[in-house]
Amino acid sequence: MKTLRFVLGDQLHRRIASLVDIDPDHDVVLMAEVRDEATYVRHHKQKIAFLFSAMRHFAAELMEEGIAVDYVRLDDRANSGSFTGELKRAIERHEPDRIVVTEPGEWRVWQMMQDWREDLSPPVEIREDNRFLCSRAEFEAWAGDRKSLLMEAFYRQMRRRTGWLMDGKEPTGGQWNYDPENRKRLPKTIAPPERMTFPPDAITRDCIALAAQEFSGHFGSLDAFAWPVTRKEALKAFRRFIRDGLPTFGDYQDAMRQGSPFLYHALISPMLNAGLLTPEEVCEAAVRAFREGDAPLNCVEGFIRQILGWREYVRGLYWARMPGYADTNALDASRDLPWFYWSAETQMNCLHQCISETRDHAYAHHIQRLMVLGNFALLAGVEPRQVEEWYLIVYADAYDWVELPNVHGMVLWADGGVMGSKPYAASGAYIDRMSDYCGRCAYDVRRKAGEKACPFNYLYWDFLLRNAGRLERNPRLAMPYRTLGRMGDRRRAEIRGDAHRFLRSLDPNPSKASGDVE
Ligand code: FAD
Ligand code: DLZ
Ligand code: SF4
Repeated sequence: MKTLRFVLGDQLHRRIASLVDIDPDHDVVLMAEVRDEATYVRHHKQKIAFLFSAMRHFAAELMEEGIAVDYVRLDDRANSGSFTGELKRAIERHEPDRIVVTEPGEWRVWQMMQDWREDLSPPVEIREDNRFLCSRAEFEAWAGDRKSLLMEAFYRQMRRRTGWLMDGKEPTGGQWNYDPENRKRLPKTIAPPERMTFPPDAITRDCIALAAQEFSGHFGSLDAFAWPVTRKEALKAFRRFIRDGLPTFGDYQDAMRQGSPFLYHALISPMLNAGLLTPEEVCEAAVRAFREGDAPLNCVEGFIRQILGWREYVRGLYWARMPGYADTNALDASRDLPWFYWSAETQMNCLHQCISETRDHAYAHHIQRLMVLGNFALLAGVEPRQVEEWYLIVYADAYDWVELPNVHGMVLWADGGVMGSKPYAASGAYIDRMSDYCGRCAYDVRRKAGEKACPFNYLYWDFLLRNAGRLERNPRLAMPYRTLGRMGDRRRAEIRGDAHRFLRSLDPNPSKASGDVE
């Protein structure tokens, strides 16, 4: 029996479900660089170069093993530009008896696969995605009819199930959560480890040139490309993180420093999400580091929580709530995305720094995404779809399954509280506490009102005032609403006036929407 096995660009693992039973004597692997995938949103150029290079390296590794790979390049003349078109052409070339694929990461592609199953001959087998620790069915069983799907409950169940950092039924160290120890400001004297860089080889250089030429109008710079593009390189970078980053990961997880985009973060999300690393192996390596005394509990628990907890949770939530999840807009946010999200041209230093780093590296760490970039979009009331599209475009690790819950649910609270019990709104004081951005800003973080005041300060109160009807009964927001209640009418009018003046000055530049940066 001849099987055509279609491997997508984020399924680059030798043990991916669609490859586990491959018969090298008869089967063919199909991989295709297609324009539709690079342009359904206008991905950051580094993301395209990273993924094409990783795909080409993976195909070469399969071929070295004696597996036949039919690899369609973006510039192949007959390339139809779509997954469906390439699958149809490959069926004509190879006349297989069946087609095997692994479930995709995105609802959009899942729908395509349903059409393949209905419309194509030979039969199409869609296998369960084995790139995650929790299957879609297991998550749905956990979610059941629960009203609240808070991450903490899911995470504890996953800790019990895996036995990671567990002593029998109890969490190692007696606590599930070490977050209070993990919110330290980064002292000036501490120098975080250097990022491990991977100078582009010939394949990567070709992909960089291709991305520069074919997608020149997309957001982002290719100059600092340094991502691992093979499993071997990804493992090397990850081992360096375990040695140099993990022992301090937890302490400064929430810290930000100007000119240091990576700090103690693992920088593994693009590789994890493309299949070059697995969540089991990275969690097991972290647990081993703890058992061998190489990293403290607060750091290892913090790291495991991100992967076994947040990553699996957002993926489960995505599949449990799609396709309707993206359609809600609980706070009725409708403003256009300010143009500075593409240009980085803003006097707000924190935003300028985070957007510039995003442009240069297709990366920003969690707190920059949540508490600077996301917080501003939340407070300014930017329309969820525009914010979601921006995040899906600009990060090398962005796929709908992970970007959407993080932005729609965690950042914008557009799901009305499915994912988080309250919006993560914060004033400039939070950014000042966790970073050194404010000292070099045109605005004054200590001022509450007027043109020189940090915009986050009045936008925070304006957000609460604007959304009082929806949020003031939320028990977790009782304190700020009490403070707001004590403010006089004059102060409230001043807040509204400052917010109005500032928000009116933002330029959405609609002629350059959706990341057309030419
Ligand atoms: P580390 O800080 O070293 O953390 C280790 C790993 O934990 C990450 O690699 C990631 O796999 C996982 N992780 C941590 N937090 C989350 C989370 N909230 N959701 C899912 N996984 C998590 N992550 C993506 O992979 N793709 C996205 O498109 C994405 N969009 C985000 C958008 C917003 C608004 C926010 C707040 C977070 C988003 N994240 C996304 C989560 C997180 O910011 C990134 O995973 C992380 O910054 C990647 O860098 P790192 O590998 O150095 O992570
Ligand atoms: C993100 C991406 C891009 C830019 N290009 C391709 C591609 O040309 N070929 C491919 O197989 N996959 C690509 N991907 C990843 C897909 O978008 C991803 O597999 C789907 O979104 C399903 O998660
Ligand atoms: Fe950002 Fe406000 Fe600080 Fe400026 S003063 S860096 S705008 S938080």
